[in-house]
Amino acid sequence: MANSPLRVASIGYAFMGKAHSQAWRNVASYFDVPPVEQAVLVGRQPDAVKAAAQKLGWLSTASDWREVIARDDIDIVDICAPGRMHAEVAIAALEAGKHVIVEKPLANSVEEAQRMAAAFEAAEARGQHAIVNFNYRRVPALVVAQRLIADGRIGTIRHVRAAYLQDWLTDSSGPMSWRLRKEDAGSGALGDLGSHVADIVQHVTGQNILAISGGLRTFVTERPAGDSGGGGILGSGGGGPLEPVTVDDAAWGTGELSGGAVVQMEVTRMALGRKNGLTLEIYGDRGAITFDLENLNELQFFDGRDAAGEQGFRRILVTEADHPYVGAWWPDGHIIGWEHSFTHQFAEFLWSIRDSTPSTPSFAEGLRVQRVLAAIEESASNSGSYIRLD
Ligand code: SOE
Repeated sequence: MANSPLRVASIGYAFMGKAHSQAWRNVASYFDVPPVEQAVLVGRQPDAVKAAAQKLGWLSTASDWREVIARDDIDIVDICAPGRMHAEVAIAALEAGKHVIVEKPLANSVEEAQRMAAAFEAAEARGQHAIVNFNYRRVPALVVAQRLIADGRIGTIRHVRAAYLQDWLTDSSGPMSWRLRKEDAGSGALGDLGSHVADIVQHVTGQNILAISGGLRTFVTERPAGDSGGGGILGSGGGGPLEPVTVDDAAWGTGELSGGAVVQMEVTRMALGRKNGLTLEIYGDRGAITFDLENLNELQFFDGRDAAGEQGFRRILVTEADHPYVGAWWPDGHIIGWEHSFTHQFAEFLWSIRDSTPSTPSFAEGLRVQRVLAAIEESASNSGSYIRLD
């Protein structure tokens, strides 16, 4: 039926589950998208998932994701569970005929990401859609950056510097969480933050990372056992026996882009004072662009063609009605926040389903990011050797 809503099942309701839920709640109120219904929230603990569903706007709950994806009345499966579940749930959901959203990074390994991309190829031929949620692509300032670059406004790109710095692991007595176990998360800051960086660098520049040399560092190698409940990032509790940390706290890489630029990337969850500092600097032969997520409504643009005496970075406040997405929200100048990028991503997804156009970021793009992460790991275990991605 043309007007029946697309019914969503979401798996997970911690930090990312909350972020996704708010996007599902809001997307059809602000954007002209096909109607959606928050049908089922899935989680293992019945009482906790019921309480979360009530708060976050879900109509019902379930504890077994397999039963949910087998249902005929579910159209979209949204996976906000830890990385160890991404491949299994996404492939099963695609095989069951569902559209799929997977929180980033796509998978815990290249091998898993390859299987997911192959499952999507088969599903795409049946008219299904899938994305990996690299939500920063949908921050209006980064869309403007991408368009300025595509329009040649900064010319040939020579340098790209990207950093994603957080500090929530600085305290070495902080508890363990699933994000610190390789079997659960695949990697640490590398996958969690480096995946965003690799994606945004490639997406905004329109170029692929061709080769990279990098490293990994774990500053705190064991932490008190705790649990990773709640809506925050770090687990709670702690004080239990020490458990080994099996992922990196920080990662870095220096490489080259397909257009010839040099790229530098650094990510960490131990940069005290930096809460959620994603910064991007792109320098071309005609202009430059810088962005800082902590001021996400702003883009800095340097136009090398301005008169010499008037040159300087100009601050573009990306909140005008004709800037991407923001006209759907508030009048000019009324700023938006981090969570809006999820709503924009879901609007894009729903439009692509409605219009039968390719959905992005695709699993193939997620796989490409996964290869960058693997190349950094390979380089790190080979004394920083230069790894080619082809
Ligand atoms: C934790 O480091 C985290 O929540 C990431 O997992 C998200 O992808 C990022 O957007 C914010 O920080």
